[in-house]
Amino acid sequence: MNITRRDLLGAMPLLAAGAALLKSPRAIAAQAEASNGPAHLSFKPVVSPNGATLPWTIKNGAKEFHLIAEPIKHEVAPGMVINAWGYNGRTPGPTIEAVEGDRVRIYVHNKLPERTSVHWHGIFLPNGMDGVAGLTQPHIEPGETYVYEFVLKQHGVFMYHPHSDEMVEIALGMMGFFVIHPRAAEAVDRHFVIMLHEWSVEPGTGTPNPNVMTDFNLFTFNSRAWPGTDPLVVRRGDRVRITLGNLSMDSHPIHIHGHRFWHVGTDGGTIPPSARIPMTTINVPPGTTQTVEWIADAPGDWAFHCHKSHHTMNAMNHALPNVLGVNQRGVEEKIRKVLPEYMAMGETGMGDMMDMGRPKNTLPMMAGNGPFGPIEMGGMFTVIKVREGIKSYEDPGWYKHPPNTVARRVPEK
Ligand SMILES: [Cu+2]
Repeated sequence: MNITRRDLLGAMPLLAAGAALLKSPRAIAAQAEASNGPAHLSFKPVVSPNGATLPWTIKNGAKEFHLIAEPIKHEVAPGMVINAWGYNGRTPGPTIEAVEGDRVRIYVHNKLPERTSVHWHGIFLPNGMDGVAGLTQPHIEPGETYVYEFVLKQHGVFMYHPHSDEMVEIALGMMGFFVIHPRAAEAVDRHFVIMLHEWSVEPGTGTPNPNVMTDFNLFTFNSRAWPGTDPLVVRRGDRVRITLGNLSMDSHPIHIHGHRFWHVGTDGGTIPPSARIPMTTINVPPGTTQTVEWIADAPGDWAFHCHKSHHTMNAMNHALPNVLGVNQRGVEEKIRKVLPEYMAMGETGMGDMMDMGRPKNTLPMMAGNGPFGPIEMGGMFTVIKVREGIKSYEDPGWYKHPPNTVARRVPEK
């Protein structure tokens, strides 16, 4: 086996992280309880692309947060706004961040038209704080406020979501990340958290249909579809971590270009260094978070997307007949006598269907232009922009390729 510099770079901090595994969560919790106060430890916040972080204050020995469950208007991408449900005006809800050992106190205000609850997915806590309405607490009725309070006994990336009419409330966008940082600082430069989701919004309408079980037509990163997804900007040489969360009905195999990453964690905890494997596609099953990490060592604009090809389409109608290779000329004329604007399409593929006429409030199937033309993608797609020596993580624009490094047309022989 050839071990490259890249392998060594990948393995070293992972070994350091392994030592942290030896600390018992109970010992840490006991220490925090004994200190009778929160851990005032600093941490490097995660980045929630297209999202936000939930502010907190310290009161009576706890970090206090307020989550407001409410109906919202949400822009999926320019040109499409949906009637979603979320927290604090957004979907996914703002990312909650705290440190292992902290005591957290989270107020949940219900401004929805129906009852709800919040479950803290993957987090060790007293049973009565688990948020399963009917089982561990009463439902939070519209207009009511409940408070959850517990000490964080572990670290990793977890989620929050309703455990009351889950099918409807999650389908409409109610979900968020709960990041618990370890007490010791970590050698990570950029940590992005991205919630995967899928929706069914009939073309021309604006309310997601929660009754759909399998045939979704809108696929999102943090509730945004390409070209509405923020790029992930990193400096060359950065140690980058991405956590993907999934509360949708399908698994999503998320693929990176130009690099490979290591699978370093799940919502069950950190993966021991000896068990980590390199991969270019991480499958994210429903009800999990999956964390990958790597050194961004290759400058460029690298695609990052779901590898189920229908999940990188917007407003896709999956019931279309297959007309690939079918000459429709005669048919088109006949149909135009009834429907003057009818256009036969799909005979040679669908790449040119970027932006034809479509109902209001509906995204084109594929959209977004790149430096070389249309990028025939939608849905779960974004670009990882790796740049040399940048001073800020603002969008640096498109990558400028060194001479003679771009595929080119050559004369026909
Ligand atoms: Cu997918």
